[in-house]
Amino acid sequence: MLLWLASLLENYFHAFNVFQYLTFRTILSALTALFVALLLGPFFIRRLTRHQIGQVVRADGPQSHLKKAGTPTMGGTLILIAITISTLLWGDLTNRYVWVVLLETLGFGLIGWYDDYRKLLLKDSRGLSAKKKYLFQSIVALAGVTYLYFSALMPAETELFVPFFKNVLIELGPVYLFFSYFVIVGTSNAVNLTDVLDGLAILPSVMIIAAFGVFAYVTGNFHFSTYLMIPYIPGVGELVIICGAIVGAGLGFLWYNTYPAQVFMGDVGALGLGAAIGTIAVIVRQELVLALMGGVFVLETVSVILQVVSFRLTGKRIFKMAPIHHHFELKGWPEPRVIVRFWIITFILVLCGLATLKLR
Ligand code: 57M
Repeated sequence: MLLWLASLLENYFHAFNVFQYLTFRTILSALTALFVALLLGPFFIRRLTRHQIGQVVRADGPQSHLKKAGTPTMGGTLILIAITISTLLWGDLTNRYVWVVLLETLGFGLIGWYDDYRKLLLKDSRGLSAKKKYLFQSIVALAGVTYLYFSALMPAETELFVPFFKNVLIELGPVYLFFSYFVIVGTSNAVNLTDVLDGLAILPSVMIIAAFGVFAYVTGNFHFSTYLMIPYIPGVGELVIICGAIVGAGLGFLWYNTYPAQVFMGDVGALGLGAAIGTIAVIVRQELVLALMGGVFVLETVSVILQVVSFRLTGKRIFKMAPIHHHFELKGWPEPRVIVRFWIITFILVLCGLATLKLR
């Protein structure tokens, strides 16, 4: 919105030209979302507490979690508000990629919000049934990927880019629709599964999104993408604005979600953030790099699959409890140790992901 205003004012004051620079607007976008989240945080937490929107903690989990009962939840609404305000202010609203990411994020966030609403306000302990949740997620994800597929202008937009290999591009054709759908829905649920310790989901999400901001910037720049031998997709660079907004909003939320958390994000935050990560990975054509950088999310999901398969086949559990962070908690690790170690692992994986830009 402000970009449009600046382009009008540029005719009178040349200084407004600075708003044309992606880097400048990204910094402002991150700072705006950060301050919106920081400033609205206490107000939000007070309102959630007043309306008794507090977490119900399951008794069959680690005992250390029982003291968290009643912690305000649905704080993800704050994350989504901060992202939306900042993106609308600093993004180029004629850019279709920005809208796809924003609508996927808000669409998944809305599904999570409805689930939280049923559980917390309507006191329906089961919330939205798994079937309905997947149905709604599928509709939102398929709407986005179908639009991306049919509006693609360059072959690169539907090709699978394989990191570490020179010029390996696999044309996906209609398989793109299923593959991209799987990436978005899978990432959204994987982040949701990981959001079980204070700050465990938000900081890895922030680190991954920050790295995707770099990927978006170079993918949308002809010179950088040619030099780095990655797909060039005009317009994708604008995604760096929404990446900045997510980073700012995420750090602002972490201020209150850090151990011991004053607020949880709820499904509204976890599903929305996961969808944002998945959608950005699809648009910048870095789904395989997402699997690497999001290794912690992958590990959490795989630990559940292994646990369930092992229990069904042999009657024995591999982990004390899945997802794997519960295993470490039950081994006696204090919560902050699990959280910070998972952060460090993500940091290393994000660096490996960024290294794929140069290593091939
Ligand atoms: C929801 N929700 C948290 C909070 C957060 C298939 C199975 C593996 C699914 C899984 C599951 O239900 N996962 C999704 C997990 C809950 O947090 C809320 O949920 C939102 C995110 N969706 O924002 O609103 C609890 O997590 C803790 N928390 C924090 N800090 C945070 O910043 O401490 C959350 C955010 C909160 C709080 O304690 O109450 C949850 O865990 O309920 N199920 C499981 O993870 C279960 N695992 C299991 O059954 N394992 C089995 C099989 C199926 C693999 C096994 O190992 O044999 C465990 N979860 C819990 N208790 N809580 C089992 C026991």
